[in-house]
Amino acid sequence: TQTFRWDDPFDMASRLTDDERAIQDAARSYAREKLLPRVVAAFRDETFDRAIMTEMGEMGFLGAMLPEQYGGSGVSHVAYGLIAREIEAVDSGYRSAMSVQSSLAMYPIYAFGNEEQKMRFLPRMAAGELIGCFGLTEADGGSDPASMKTKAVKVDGGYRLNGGKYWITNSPIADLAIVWAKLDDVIRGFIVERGFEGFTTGKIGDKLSLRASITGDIGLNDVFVPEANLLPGVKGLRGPFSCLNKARYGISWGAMGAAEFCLHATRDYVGERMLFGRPLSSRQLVQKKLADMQTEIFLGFEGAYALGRLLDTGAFVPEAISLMKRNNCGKALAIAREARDMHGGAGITGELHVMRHAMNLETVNTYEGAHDVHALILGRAITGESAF
Ligand code: TGC
Ligand code: FAD
Repeated sequence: TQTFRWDDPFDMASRLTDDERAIQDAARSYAREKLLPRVVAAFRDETFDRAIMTEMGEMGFLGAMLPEQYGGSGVSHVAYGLIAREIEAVDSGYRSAMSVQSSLAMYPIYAFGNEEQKMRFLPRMAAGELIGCFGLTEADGGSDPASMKTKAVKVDGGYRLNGGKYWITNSPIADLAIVWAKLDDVIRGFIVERGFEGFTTGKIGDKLSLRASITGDIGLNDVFVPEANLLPGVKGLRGPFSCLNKARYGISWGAMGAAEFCLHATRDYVGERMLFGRPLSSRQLVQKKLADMQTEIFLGFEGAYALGRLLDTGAFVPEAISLMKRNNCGKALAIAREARDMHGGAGITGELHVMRHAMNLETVNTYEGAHDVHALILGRAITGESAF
């Protein structure tokens, strides 16, 4: 007979392969030993330590799902999710750094690039030597990327790009940007390299969320991009959305990783907090809240796990990804807010981490498709009517 574990109620551990368990253990040790000690200062000072990318590269966390010849290790979708879970248990911003590099910068080169582009960029990106960013969003159309104004024009030997991108994770420290722009009204992907004339990036300051992740803009002022840097393999919104499918899936694990941290922290806190002569953990109201958190977290992980196994079969199920991204981000945000409340005043301090998670999850619930936008994606699938 199986004993019930409050922290793994459906015994997920037994359904992971040996490789997946080893990857999760490595990610957990790295996150706790190397990331956790830095995060309070990084969040306070709004800085991102560039060395983290090299470290993640050494750990094999960047582009881990890609084949070995491109620097990856061909891991499963579930393994990728487990990495996101463990890293986001420390900070959503650190998971952002990993997932933008893996799913939004490396994946499009892998999926839509030619062999020369793959060999030129992917191994160095996997090692964390080159940092990539993903430029889809513009200031005037976040949820509606089809309305983008950034344009490419064909010229001798390549293209001229004009326009700009806003809210771009890692842009100020990126060595290259995957920029989505309209060429003759068709969206195409371009690899824009640092040093190309007219390519600029600036940092967005004063964020109250994801402060340990660097976010910026991209300026494109008559930037010449050689023919060799056009991604030949895709046209239209399918390009960026294919990358988002991977990243949104990873976020559905990551957000629950943050929530899981909040559950553990709250359980520890209420177990020690004595009020009215008894520990808080002995109160019905408190236990009900813990049970609600636990229920949502482990249902969320089960959904992410099932989705990961489905994606490993090659299934194309973007709406299922929307369902999990939306559910897990919304639930994680609610859990982190509840955890903050259950910590009382101590919950607002940096050293107890829960309020930082709540603040971060505000962004996680908005980027990669806002919560309500995913509801509309599902609504369209359910009814056949587009309500955007
Ligand atoms: P729609 O008509 O639905 O589709 C246009 C074309 O795209 C195809 N497509 C997909 N292909 C692959 N995967 C998907 N998930 C796809 N969704 C759509 C579709 O088949 C169609 O192809 P074709 O060949 O027929 O033209 O387009 P729409 O303009 O009506 O889209 C509506 C909507 C709202 C669903 C879409 O615009 C949307 O998802 N908006 C949200 C925008 C978003 O998620 N932005 C994310 C920016 S990146 C980011 O936030 C990174 S943060 C990273 C971090 O720090 O971790
Ligand atoms: P809006 O689109 O203006 O939405 C505002 C509100 O309106 C939301 O609540 C939304 O749900 C709602 N809404 C939108 N449309 C409808 C509708 N039809 N009906 C009803 N309600 C609707 N983008 C990138 O390309 N690359 C990145 O690396 C990246 N990193 C980011 C990092 C951070 C820290 C942040 C905050 C954002 C990042 N983004 C990135 C952008 C992100 O994807 C957008 O913020 C997101 O898509 C939402 O767009 P918006 O902020 O313009 O909000």
